[in-house]
This record gives sequence, structure tokens and C-alpha cells, in this order.
Amino acid sequence: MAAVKVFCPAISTASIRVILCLEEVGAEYERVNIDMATGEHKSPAHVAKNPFGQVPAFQDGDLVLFESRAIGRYVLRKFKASDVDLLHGSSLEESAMIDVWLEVEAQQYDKAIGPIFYQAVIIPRFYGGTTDEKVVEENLVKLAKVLDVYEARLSQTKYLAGDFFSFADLSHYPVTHFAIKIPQVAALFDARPHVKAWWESLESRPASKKVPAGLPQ
Ligand code: GS8
Repeated sequence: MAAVKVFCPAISTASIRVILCLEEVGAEYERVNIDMATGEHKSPAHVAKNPFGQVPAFQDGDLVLFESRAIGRYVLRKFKASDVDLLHGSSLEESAMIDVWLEVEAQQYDKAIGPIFYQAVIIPRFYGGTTDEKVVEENLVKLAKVLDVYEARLSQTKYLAGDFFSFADLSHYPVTHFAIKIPQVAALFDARPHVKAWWESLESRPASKKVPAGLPQ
């Protein structure tokens, strides 16, 4: 069986979500590099795979997908095994709870931590711009409120969807891996013991060790 392909640079948060899914299930895959510095993600060949000209894109034979959370679901369904099922498809209740926390990740968490990461790290580092501190401040307040909900939830269950690691947890990993190096973000995690323990358990997973430690210089 030909390996599935992920078209992406080594470092991109959405792309790392897909790579982590592949690593968790032990699937064979090929990462086809997309050089964003030269605008390869806007090339006709890439736009044919991801019509928004973004990374990642994914290919399995004739099937071409984009949107990292949808690709992740596909990978986890295709390669699931009795001992590796991060979507808990055999339980209606557990899979519904995974869906809840995946929505929370995309609609609440990412919308707060994403702009902090973009303003504090990406703009100065890659675009030579100046961080908009107001955007950072506003989103730190938002993130703190989201993490209060997580702290309450994680004081009842070890992971977000229950006492089992799932795609809902994994999906938080990529942006957090980089954004937690921002001192104000780290402080929000440090102040919430259950959130901090949850984060440490995600960091200690073998698949997480495959993620590049830092951003390219
Ligand atoms: C977001 C993809 C995205 O923003 C997904 O796949 O989850 N909802 C989509 N990709 C960024 C790189 S960050 O991972 C990207 O391609 N940016 C370049 C651009 O938008 O031109």
C-alpha cells in the first residue's frame, strides 16, 4: 500500500496536527515539503490540493483533503486499531464528548491562543513587524477564561473528553508546543495545576517528541 502524503513544511501548527495523528497510529507516511518562504503554498500545484493556498494538504491515492482537523479524523479512522482509537468510534457517548472538546479547541482555545502566538512570535520573527500588545493582552484575558473552564474539567477527568487520551487533546498540542514559550502563556498554565499536569502528559507522549523543538531561525 502506497504511503499517504502530507504536503507541508516541517513547522506549521495545522500541519503538525496531521503529523501527530499519523505518528500516534504508527502509519507510514511521506511528508512532501512545501517551501512557504518562496510561496510554494500559493503555486497552482498546491492550490489544486488546498484551494485556500494553505498548508497542510493530504493525499491518499485519489483522495485529496485539506483542513487539518478533517484530515486528522480521516487518518485516525483509517488507521485505527483496537489499542489505538483516538476517536472512540465504538462509543456514541465518548465520541460525542471528543467532538465537544474538538469544537472547544477550534472555537475557543485556538481563537485565543492563536492571535497571541501570531502577534508575539510570528509577526516579529517572520514578517519583521511589531507585536500589537493590545491584541496580545485581550487574548490573554480570553485564554485565561478558557483555561478556567479547562481547569474545572480536568479536575474531574484526566483528559478533556474523559479518562482517555483522544484527538481532542492531541489537537491542542501544535500551537501550545510553541506558544507556551511565551512567558505570559506559560504563567497561565503554571497557575492552573490540572491544566499544567494535562499539558505535561501531552508533552511526554512519544509522538510529541517528533515535533521540532523550536521555530526555524
Ligand atoms: C488552517 C490552515 C492554516 O492556517 C487547517 O488546516 O486547520 N483551518 C486550517 N495554515 C497556515 C499555516 S499554520 O498552520 C497557512 O497555510 N498560512 C499561509 C496562508 O494562509 O497563506
